[in-house]
Amino acid sequence: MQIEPQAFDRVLSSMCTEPHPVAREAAERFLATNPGDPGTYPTVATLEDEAIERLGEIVGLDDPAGYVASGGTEANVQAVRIARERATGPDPNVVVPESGHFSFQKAAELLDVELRIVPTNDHHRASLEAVRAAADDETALIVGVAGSTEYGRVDPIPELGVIAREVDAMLHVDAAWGGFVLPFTDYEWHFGHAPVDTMAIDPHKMGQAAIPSGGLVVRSSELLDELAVDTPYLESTSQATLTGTRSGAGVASAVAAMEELWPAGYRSQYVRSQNNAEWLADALEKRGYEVVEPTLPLVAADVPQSTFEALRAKGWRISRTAAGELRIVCMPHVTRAMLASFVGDLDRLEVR
Ligand code: 0PR
Repeated sequence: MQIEPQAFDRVLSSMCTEPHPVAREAAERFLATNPGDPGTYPTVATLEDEAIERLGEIVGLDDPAGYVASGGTEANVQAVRIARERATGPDPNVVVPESGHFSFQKAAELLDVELRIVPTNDHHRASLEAVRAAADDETALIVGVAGSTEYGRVDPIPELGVIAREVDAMLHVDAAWGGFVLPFTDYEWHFGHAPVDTMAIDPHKMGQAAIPSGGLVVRSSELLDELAVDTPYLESTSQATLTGTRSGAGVASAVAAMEELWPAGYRSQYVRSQNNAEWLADALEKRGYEVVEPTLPLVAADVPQSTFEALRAKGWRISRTAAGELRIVCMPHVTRAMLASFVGDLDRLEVR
C-alpha cells in the first residue's frame, strides 16, 4: 500500500501537528511495546514513569502520579471517574463551563453523573457566578479549561479552586491543548498556584509527540488508586488505565519530545505560534472581520458562511466554532507563509 497521509500544508484547524523528528523516531522504535503490561515490557514502563515526572514538572506538581492516556478524552473521563469514586453523596454532579470539551459529555453518560453546564462570560471564560450558583454539596468535580477548544481561553483556575474547596469538590483542569503553552505565557494563571487535583495535558497536541499520547496527571498516587482494578493473571497486580493494551509509541514519543523541547524548544515554539496568531488576527481585523483576540495561539473570526465554504473548497482545512466563527489553531506546522497564503486566498475571494 502506498497511500500518503494528509499533508499539513493547508491544515489550519487541527489541534494535532507533525510530531517532532525525535518523537517520530522514538514512536517507531516502541511501536510493538505495551505499557499496559509493565511486567513484560519494563523499559516502556520506566519511560512512562519518566513521562509523568516530566509532565508533573511542567504542570507544577511536586509528587505527580498519572499515565500516558490515549488523549484528552480519556484523561477527562478518568478525572470524572476519580471524582465520582470520591464523592460521598448518592447523586454526584460535575460543573463544567460551556467551553468544556465534548468529552465531558461522554464522561457523564458513561459514569452516570449529572453534568451541570454553566455559561461563560463575554470573554469566553467560565463565569464564576454561574459556577458558584451551580455547585452544591453533591458537586464532585469542578472543571476549568486552560486553553479552550474553540477560543483558546483560560478559565480563572485559582478562583474555581476556591469554589471547589468551599463545596468540598475536586478541581480538574483541562489543559489538553494549552498545557505545553501556558507555562511560557504572562497569563495570570500558569500552573502550580491553585489546588489542582487532576489535569489533562496532551503531548500529542502542543507537545509535538506522536498520536496517541495524552496525559492524565494527578496530585498524588491515592487519586490514581481510585481507578485501579486487579489484574490477576499479569505480573503487575493492578491497572489504572481505561484501555488495556496501549501504544508504547505514544509513551516513548512523549518522553523524546519533552526531553528535546522542554523548556527552550517549547518556549520558542510558543513565541512563534503566538506571533503568528497575532499577525493573523491583525490581518483579519484590517479586512473588517470581527476577531476574538488570541490569548493563546488560536484565532476565531466572524467570517461569512459563503467565504468559509469557498476557502474550504480551495483545500484549506478549517473549522467553525458552535457560534459559526472561523477558527484557526496556530500549531507548530502552521507557518507565517501558510497564513499569508490563506489571507491571499481570502483577498482574492473578496475581490470577486
Ligand atoms: N480537551 C480539550 C480542551 C480539547 O481541545 C480536546 C480535543 C480534548 C480535550 C480531547 O482530546 P482528544 O481528542 O485527544 O481525546 N480538541 C480537538 C477537538 O475536539 C481535537 C482535535 C484534534 C480535533 C485534531 C481535530 C483535529 O484535527 O476539536
